Amino acid sequence: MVLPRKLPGMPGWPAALGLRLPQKFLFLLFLSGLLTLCFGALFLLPDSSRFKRLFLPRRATSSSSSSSSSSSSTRDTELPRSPPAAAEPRHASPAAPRRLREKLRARNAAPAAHTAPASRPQGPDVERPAEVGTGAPRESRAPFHFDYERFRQSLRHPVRGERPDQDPDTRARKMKIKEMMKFAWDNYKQYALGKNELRPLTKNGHIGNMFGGLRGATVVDALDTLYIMELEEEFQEAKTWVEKSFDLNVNGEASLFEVNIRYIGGLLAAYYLTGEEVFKSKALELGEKLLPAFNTPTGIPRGVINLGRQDTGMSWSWGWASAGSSILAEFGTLHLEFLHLTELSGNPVFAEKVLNIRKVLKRVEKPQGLYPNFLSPVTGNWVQHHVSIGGLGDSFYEYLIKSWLMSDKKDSEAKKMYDDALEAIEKHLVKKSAGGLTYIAEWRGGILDHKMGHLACFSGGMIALGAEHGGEERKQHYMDLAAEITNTCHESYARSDTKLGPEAFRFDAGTEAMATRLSERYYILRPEVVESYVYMWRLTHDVKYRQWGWEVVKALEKHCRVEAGFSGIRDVYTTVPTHDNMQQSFFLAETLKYLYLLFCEDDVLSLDDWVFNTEAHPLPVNHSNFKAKASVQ
Ligand code: DMJ
Repeated sequence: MVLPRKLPGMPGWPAALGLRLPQKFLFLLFLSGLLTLCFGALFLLPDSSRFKRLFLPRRATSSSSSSSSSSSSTRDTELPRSPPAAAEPRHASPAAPRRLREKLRARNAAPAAHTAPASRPQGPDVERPAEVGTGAPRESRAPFHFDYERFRQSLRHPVRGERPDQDPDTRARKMKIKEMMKFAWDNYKQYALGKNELRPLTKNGHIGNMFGGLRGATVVDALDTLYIMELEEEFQEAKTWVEKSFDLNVNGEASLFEVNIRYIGGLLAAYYLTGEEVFKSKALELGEKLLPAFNTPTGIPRGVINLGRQDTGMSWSWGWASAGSSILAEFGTLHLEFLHLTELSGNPVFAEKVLNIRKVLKRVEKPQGLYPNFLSPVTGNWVQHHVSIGGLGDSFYEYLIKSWLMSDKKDSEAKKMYDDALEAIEKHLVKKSAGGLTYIAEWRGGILDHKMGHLACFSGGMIALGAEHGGEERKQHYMDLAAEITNTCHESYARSDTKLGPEAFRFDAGTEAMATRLSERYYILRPEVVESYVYMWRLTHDVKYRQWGWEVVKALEKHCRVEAGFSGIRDVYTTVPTHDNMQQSFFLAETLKYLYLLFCEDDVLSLDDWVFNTEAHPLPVNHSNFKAKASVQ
């Protein structure tokens, strides 16, 4: 159809058509509707970075992630560095990044206890940092300042406690564990300082391939434990190594998850405990190096990253993860550390990354309310329906409840996600054996695998921690469940010859809480069972948890202590086990720390003030009403 053209001096073509007033009105209405539709349709089209560059604020497609020089040379057309608006899945609204920023502002509307009023006069944490991504020259902004003194005042208790030990036996046990820590550290220092772990039989160091060229995993993992145990000299040795020898300019394939929980978590905790700037600056520098892993179509990070390549193609999925998927326990275990990176740097990008992960997880459909372990970072859909509260899933659930606690119970979204997930887990996965042991099975597309991994034994403590803050009836229900699961995990230790638990235990073919496969009989100094004892002790003060913890100490001394450190064992069902020649860094970060805390007063790293990341590194609760401190004490 040819439209009549408007001629000079002639009325417009609607008039020229001889339309009456109501018809004109209808026609104009139709025309304006058509225009609105065309314009709106642009927003519904598949994402186009060219379109977004035209219509959205520049920040949405260009680099907002990094203020470091390493990323400033990155061309934004090649490498979107904030939650990638240009690469969002099709069903994502283009308004999503804006909503995220609004959410961040709302989340931080109450001034954080840790933030100097002088540094953030308007209150919201992210108002000032948002400038980072606007392209304003960095020099023109006042430097962000985290007020450490103010943060320390916000704590309810001194970090190392103030109450004297009442009971000499308990104190003696505590001192024994301190001696074990010193022994583990001294041997690491003597034979492996600067390597990632100690090989205590061959008396040398192990580097491995988990940390992408980073070294000193044991140093960073041990810092806060040394500090809490008042091993002052040893703490100074570790700190000096971080100052002088910890090199972040490395190349190699690193696990995003492991670097985050061990290095970032360890450095953050060391900073919050001591106020030493070196720990903060290293944590922030390393945090920036992790950001490229989030450059995926959904913003769900891939599992492996090359810390030395900040340009292109620097992250990928694990070869073993089905169909290039990302792992729930990996991308779901960044939240606590990344919020603190934003808190300390004033840069909102870290918080944006993890809030985007939560957004994707909230949106995706959950089979029976469960979260499978494999998610595509490209489509944001599940790849395989394997659900586990042990390996591959575990710390995702842990970080939901701890996000709520760390926010001083303000992050109700996290609490709701946790409550819903736990309800689904209880409905579909929690079972009772013929012998009356409660366990959490694994789920493969609806079929149950009646197995519990050692890793899943953290869940007793987690459920207790979540129960502590529910309504009375639910609280009791979940405390009972937590106690039953912790008891089952204790049984897995008690039924072995060494009194240490296997890597996995089963409830089938007449077996209860024991490994049935040769490949599942080993113990690598893992902490999860002791971790649950600590939470159960602190929340119930039932002395059996201290007794159970002491059984572990005795078993470690008997079967894992060797001439030059502690070693894992290959078979917990033999009294003369062979050693695996590896002193894991998490033994110093977690196992020994949790054992020590089990025999401390409750105000040492009080649960009022701290949440422990999944590597047992304490991160502070963001007390926003710290002025009420006077009335609390
Ligand atoms: C630790 O690195 C962390 O606890 C992680 O969440 C799971 N595995 C080990 C310890 O077993």
